[in-house]
Amino acid sequence: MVCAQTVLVPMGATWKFLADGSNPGTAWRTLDFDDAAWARGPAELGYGEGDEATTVPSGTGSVSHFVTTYFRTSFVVDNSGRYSGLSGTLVYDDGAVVYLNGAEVFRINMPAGPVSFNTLAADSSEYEPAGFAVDAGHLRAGRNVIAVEIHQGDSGSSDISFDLRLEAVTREARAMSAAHAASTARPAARQ
Ligand SMILES: [Ca+2]
Ligand SMILES: [Ca+2]
Repeated sequence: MVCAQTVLVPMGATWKFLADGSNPGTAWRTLDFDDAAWARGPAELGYGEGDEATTVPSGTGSVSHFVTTYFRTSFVVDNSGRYSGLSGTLVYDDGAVVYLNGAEVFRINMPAGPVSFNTLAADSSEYEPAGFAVDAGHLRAGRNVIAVEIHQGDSGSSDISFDLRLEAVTREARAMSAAHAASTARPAARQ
C-alpha cells in the first residue's frame, strides 16, 4: 500500500517576515514568540529577480543589503502521532537555516556553528530547490511553528529568494495494511 502524504505547509503559503537589518537574537525561532508586529505576505518572498509574490525590504541601496531576513508561519496538527516522518522542499538564496518549534531541522549553504544576523552564507551562486527530511518527533499536537532565516552570501548580492513546502507521511497506510492482514488471517467467525 502506498503511504499517504499530507501537506502541512504548501508552496506559496503566507509567512510573517522581519526584514529591517535588526538583530532578533534567538527568541524569534520559538513556538511562542510574538510576531504580531512583523509584516506578512505570500511566498515566494524575496527581492531582486521579479518572480516574488511578496517583495521584502532589501536594505539601504543596491550595494548594502540586509544580511539576514527572517520568516515564520504556523500550522495545526490534530494528532502528531499519526505521522511517521516529514519531508521539506526549500527554495533559498543564498543560505538558510530552518527551525521547527524552535529546534534546528535543516541548514544549507551556511557555515557550521551558531549563526547571527550578520553571518554571511557560504557563497552566493544560483541554487536548485533543496529537499530535506525531518524527524516527526519535532511535531506537537496543536499549533506548530516553522521559522526560517535566509542569509545573503555578501551584502552586495542583488537578490534573496524564499519558499518552503512541508509534508508528512502518515502511519495510517501502514496501520490499515496491518489490520487487513490480521482480519484475513482470522478464521471466519460467522457461519
Ligand atoms: Ca543573493
Ligand atoms: Ca526569486
